[in-house]
Amino acid sequence: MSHEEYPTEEPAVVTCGLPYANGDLHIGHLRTYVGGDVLSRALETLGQQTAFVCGSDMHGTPIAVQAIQEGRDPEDLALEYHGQYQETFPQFGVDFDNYGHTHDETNRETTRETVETLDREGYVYEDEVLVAWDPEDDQPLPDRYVEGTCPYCGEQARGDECDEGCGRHLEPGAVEDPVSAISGNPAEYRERTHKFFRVSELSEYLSGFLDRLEGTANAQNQPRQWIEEGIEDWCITRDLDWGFDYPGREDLVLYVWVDAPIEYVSSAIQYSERVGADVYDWKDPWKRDGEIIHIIGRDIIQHHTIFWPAMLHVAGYNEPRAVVASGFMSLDGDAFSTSRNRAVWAREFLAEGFDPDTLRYYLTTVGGFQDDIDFSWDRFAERVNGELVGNVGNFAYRSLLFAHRNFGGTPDADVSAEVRDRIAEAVEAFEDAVNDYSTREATQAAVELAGFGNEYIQRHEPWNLDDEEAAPVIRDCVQIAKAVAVLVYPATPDAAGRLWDQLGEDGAVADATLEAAMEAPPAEFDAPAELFEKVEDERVAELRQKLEDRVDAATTDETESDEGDGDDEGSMSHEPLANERISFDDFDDLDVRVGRIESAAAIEDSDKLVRLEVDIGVETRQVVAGIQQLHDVDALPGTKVVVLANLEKAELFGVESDGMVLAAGEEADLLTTHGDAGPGTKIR
Ligand code: B3M
Ligand code: ZN
Repeated sequence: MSHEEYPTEEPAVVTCGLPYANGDLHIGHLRTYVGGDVLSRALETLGQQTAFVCGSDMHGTPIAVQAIQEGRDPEDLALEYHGQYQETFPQFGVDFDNYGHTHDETNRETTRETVETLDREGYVYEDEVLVAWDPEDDQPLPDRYVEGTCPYCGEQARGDECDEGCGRHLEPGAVEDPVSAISGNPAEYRERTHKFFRVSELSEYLSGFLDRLEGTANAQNQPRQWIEEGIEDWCITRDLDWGFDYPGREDLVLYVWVDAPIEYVSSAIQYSERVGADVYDWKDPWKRDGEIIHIIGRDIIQHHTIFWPAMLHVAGYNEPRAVVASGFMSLDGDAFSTSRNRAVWAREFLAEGFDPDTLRYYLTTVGGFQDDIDFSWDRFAERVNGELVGNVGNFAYRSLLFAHRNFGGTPDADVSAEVRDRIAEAVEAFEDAVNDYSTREATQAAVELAGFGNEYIQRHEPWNLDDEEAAPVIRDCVQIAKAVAVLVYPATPDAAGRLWDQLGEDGAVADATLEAAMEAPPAEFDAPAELFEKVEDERVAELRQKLEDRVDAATTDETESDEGDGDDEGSMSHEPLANERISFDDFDDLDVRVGRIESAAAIEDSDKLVRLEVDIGVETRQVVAGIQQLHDVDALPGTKVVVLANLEKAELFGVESDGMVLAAGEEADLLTTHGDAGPGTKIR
């Protein structure tokens, strides 16, 4: 690895976190894959040789547990979804050079070699460990077979990860109050012998690695803290039937997080074997001076910045140059939930007839890569219509149409100094952004250039000029359009390809590098067509309604059964911040007071609502609150709360509610004050 600016002389490999092959893909899943694809295309536009590889994660308890629930063979199940992913990714332009899976022969071999090396180097030992066991069914309960409480943060945790709380990896035996996820039986801990990897001895190496690591800040900061807190050795085997055996041990299966990242190497090997080492040699990034770039979701930072580099280091591979970790994505302000159908499915998006490029554009630009982002149909339409249709598409169409009609193609004139400079500026912004791993800024460089183009054509009004005067203006515009095609290509490869063709270019925009932005397009081209289609208001209303109905159905299901099934991705995510600011006056209109609950009684026939008498100093108010299941109603009197006093009155279950008791989150955590402010005190 070089740490030189991209493009470097040496080949790079860009990888995306491997999806578990156990469910349909929704647009939230696509964020990381689109991100990886945009980055790898952008690197190639810079002239960086890049292989973009990934594969399905077929092993581990996520697959095994699902197979049990569906009464299927885990391999069949995983292969089915693997096939589906292989089809779906390219439909969104996510164009892996190789897409393998963790259960294939290449990965079996690479995994065996790697683990044998760790062992040979003295980094593996056996130790007794307590594993969860279902005493009734007499079976071990590895990872997701068990649920319980996280020992670090007290949240509900599933086996090997605290996915609803602090996000930590949990070692076997760590979950408190374990219960079998399969039978519901309380589990006990039994002693077993397992293999451990001495990660603790690599703290110093890992600290240095994090100092060198590029990518998003979240991928460096979080692990630094873990290292400071002290890293423990890592249990790398499980009592499980599904997975690769620990070499030479038929009774122990490798932990899924051992062979999963090794697939990054295996997938590059497969690519290399297919195209020939003279075209791409997997050893360049993994063993020689090339670059390794991992694109992942932020819930798997620990695996990619601690365990994986530790393995690579001992096994004699290069270390990653960058880990680029995305934030979470929510849907209309709430978490996606595959099990509750609270999602916009990838297939559904396509079936609605939308151009996949529009989703790619949205995912890439709606927020920075490590920010949490939200998807709503309104915002989707707003961005597509405003930026793709109104800006990029509009500029390209009007310029090329004018050029075609009046000049039959690119007019014979020189590009002005102003436009030359502006294109150079955009190209530089693009280069800087790619070097910062910011696909959003790279794409913005293209869109802002189109914005300049619109302003430029408007300023020069070629429609009011004769052909001779118009020629240099249109020459400029055609050049801007070509530069936009080159720069927007990573985010919207299909549309960029269409624009490329409209410009009469022979080759593929995929093969164009940054120099092409300043090279003249052909002298002749045909009449253009619109690049993007507007999303009409009625469509938005329809889709919003469809989603709302689905969300309502999901919410009803949720209240009917409060046993979270735990597979809500991004359950740690927060609602995105409101876009609009309010004035201080607006805030001042809210009459928020300290109150004290005087009495509380459950409302008959409702399993949620509680009737409260709340003293707000000036008077006592009757307030209805939906907190019955979340609080011990009898214990509520005496509680100091915060009340919105001037909310309009409402009637709930025939009971009038005069104000609102403020609470945080799903658990209705009641707000209070921490000093002696008494009832009636105004909050400001
Ligand atoms: N299969 C999926 C996840 O936990 C997991 C990623 C493996 S990447 C090597 O997000
Ligand atoms: Zn936790």
